[in-house]
Amino acid sequence: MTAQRPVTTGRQLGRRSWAEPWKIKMVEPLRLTTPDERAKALAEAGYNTFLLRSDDVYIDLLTDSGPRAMSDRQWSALLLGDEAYAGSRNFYELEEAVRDAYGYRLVVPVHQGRGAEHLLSQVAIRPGQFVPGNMYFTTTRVHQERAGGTFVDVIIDEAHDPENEHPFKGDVDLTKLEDLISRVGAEQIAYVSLAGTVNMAGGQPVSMACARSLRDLCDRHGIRIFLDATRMAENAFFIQEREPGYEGKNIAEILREFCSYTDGAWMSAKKDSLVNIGGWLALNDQGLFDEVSNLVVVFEGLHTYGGLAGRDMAAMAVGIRESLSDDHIRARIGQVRYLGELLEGTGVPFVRPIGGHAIFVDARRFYPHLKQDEFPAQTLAAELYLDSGIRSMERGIVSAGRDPKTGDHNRPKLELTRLTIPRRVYTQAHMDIVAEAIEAVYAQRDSAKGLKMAYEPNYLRFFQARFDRL
Ligand code: P61
Repeated sequence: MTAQRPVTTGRQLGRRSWAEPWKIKMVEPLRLTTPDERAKALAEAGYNTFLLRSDDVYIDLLTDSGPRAMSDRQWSALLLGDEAYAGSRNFYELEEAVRDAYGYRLVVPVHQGRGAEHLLSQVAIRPGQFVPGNMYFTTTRVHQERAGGTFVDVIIDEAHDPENEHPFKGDVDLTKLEDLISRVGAEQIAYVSLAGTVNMAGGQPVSMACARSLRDLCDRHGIRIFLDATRMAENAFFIQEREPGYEGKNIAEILREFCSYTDGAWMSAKKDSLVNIGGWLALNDQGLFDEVSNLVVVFEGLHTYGGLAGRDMAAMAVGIRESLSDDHIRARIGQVRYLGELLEGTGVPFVRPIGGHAIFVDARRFYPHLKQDEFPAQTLAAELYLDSGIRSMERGIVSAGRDPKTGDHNRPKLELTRLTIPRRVYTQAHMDIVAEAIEAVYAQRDSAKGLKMAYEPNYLRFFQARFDRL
């Protein structure tokens, strides 16, 4: 039999191929494990991929939060870290980068996104108030609840349907928001918590049209909008690609316009901004900022370092600028799409359209014989690790936690296993291996048994819960 000649991806899809806008200067070895080693490691980790040692992982698709390759420019910025306790030069570099890129006036650094979520929730929510948002995020909601707020999901219904192809599944349903306002009164709304892209919906974008009309509505009622800007550069790419009038604008322009419809933002710079640690909270209102800037010294560190080393802020300032390159974003989202395209036609069910940072496999349809209380998405993450040492993350009933009022599980419509692609870390060949592994696990799907929870922590249980096999 004559061997078939391999065909480039570009040719298969009828287009010219494109590649990442960088070359690799330093590498980190990967370790392959045996099936027995993986079975032992996973049992010791209580069938929770968060509890595995990273030395036991082959391809790590747990998260895109932190495990990225920094550029040579970022590494050289680290050496220019000014480690003064107060007034570090790197703080001013960071402040300028945030002002230029996102357009807000006042900036405090924080150690990571949830540091900012904590501060914002403490200063902007009064106990008993409501916080409407475009789908919950785990850490965001826990800080809102701890501040006495109640999160209300006002995302469009399409976001809860993994098969719906709506181009902006992150959009807010303004009717749902208006209903909430007329039910509880505008003064009982702390702020609108807007995120782009929407992580738990599958990395789905928010349209500019939505941001604009949300601003109008909130202005009419005197309600503030705060933006989770963690993956907003990626959100800007989708606006450029899909929204009429934006195809000729670059990522940087789109990002600034979007932010201009909001009153402030918080950031986990471990995602878009290409650093291993860091974040910020930025506002335009001086009074609110003064409160934040005072509170940061209690929880994070002085307002010019916020729990970070000077070098971390230096790398973040460079990363913010790199994150706005159109070529970078196209390659980053292109790699996520490549993995999705490899799964097309295999029968493996996953969230459509393909989002910005991950492929979200639909565990409900992957394992239709498992009940949601048998943790299908957690089971899939476990089975994928056992098959090939690939680490993914549950984003379903375990992540959704319990209703603080009733104590029962929250039962989200979406029961997903997230294959998250870190930025600038893995190659196309790694994606090929991931696709083959998922297919292999899919072929064995009928024999999967499900899990039961053996240990459940009080907060953000998915990080530390332990399971037994059924
Ligand atoms: C992630 F399993 N995300 O996606 P911090 N907002 C948004 C995030 O995606 C986010 C934060 C705020 C992570 C890390 C993580 O349930 C989990 O810098 C849209 O992580 O504090 C973080 O930023 C918080 C994984 C967080 C989780 C919570 O992998």
